[in-house]
Amino acid sequence: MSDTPETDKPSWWRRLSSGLKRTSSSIGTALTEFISKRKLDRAMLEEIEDVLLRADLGTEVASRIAEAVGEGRYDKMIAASDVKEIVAAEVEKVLAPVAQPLVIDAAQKPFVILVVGVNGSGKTTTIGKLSQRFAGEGRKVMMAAGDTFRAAAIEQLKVWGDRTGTPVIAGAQGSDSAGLAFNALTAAKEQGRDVLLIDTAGRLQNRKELMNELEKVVRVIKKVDTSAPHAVLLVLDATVGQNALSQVEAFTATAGVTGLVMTKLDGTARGGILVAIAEKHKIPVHFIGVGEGVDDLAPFTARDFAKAIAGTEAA
Ligand SMILES: Nc1nc2c(ncn2[C@@H]2O[C@H](COP(=O)(O)OP(=O)(O)OP(=O)(O)O)[C@@H](O)[C@H]2O)c(=O)[nH]1
Ligand SMILES: [Mg+2]
Repeated sequence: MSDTPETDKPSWWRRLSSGLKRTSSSIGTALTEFISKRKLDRAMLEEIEDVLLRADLGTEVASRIAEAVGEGRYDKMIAASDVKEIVAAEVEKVLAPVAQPLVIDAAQKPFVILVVGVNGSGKTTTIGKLSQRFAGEGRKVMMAAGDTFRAAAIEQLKVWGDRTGTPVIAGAQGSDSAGLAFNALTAAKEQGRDVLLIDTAGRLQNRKELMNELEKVVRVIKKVDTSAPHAVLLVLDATVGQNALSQVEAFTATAGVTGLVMTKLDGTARGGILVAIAEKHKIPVHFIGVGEGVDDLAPFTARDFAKAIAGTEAA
């Protein structure tokens, strides 16, 4: 247990752990159900593994946890709380190497961040939150409305621009988004901006023509600065589950994803998939989204996320 009184916990932690409550209580309930009735045997370990698979943790991590539970405990009565502690510890081990802050290299002026993902995952909102964070660190930020499909998307980014005091480069609706990215980067360079955040339209990872368009955005950015984009953030919606794995694979192949942000961890999230992604792809996870407000973005920390999944500490 932590020494910190519950009320002193940051609000993002309370939202994260209640968002992941569905996962943690499904693990907890299942464990209590069969663990309380009999001694540990092979069949029970398989049941534990099944519970973890249903929580999207992935086959490797689930079997590793089951193995760790089995060690020295065969033919003994075990407590659900012990198993939960093992789940938390093993999940933390998988997540610790990928929990990495997004480092802005000040030598890159501007440091170009391209934000990609499927429809509605939280890209534009995350850009707004990031711009607030960077501006708060004293950086000169610019945003580019690279989602040129919908007029509403351009307006949405402008609202975030007003809210965070950040200039927004936008073109006409229906204009070429690679061209917009080119113009925005040129303008950001001329104005000596520290960070350029480029929004993109949501696209399903299996839509070839839309993925080609994204590839073109990256190619055109490189015409202005061969080292850019310096970060490509894939925004994942935590409510989605298994599909996130194929999003990671497709967007990495197309746009060279360098880091992940998982949003909507405040709702009824299924964050277990992040463990499977970390195990398989080892892509850094920078931030989590825990609400719709400008400050509802928290750095990703392995221990907190692991505890929230395992339910070892109350919200
Ligand atoms: N609860 C919650 N809602 C979020 C979070 N992040 C984004 N949202 C909401 O999710 C919805 C979609 O967010 P957007 O930022 O518009 O998503 P997008 O990826 O830009 O969407 P498209 O541009 O249509 O692909 C909005 O209603 C946001 O307020 C979060 O961390 N928590
Ligand atoms: Mg958007």
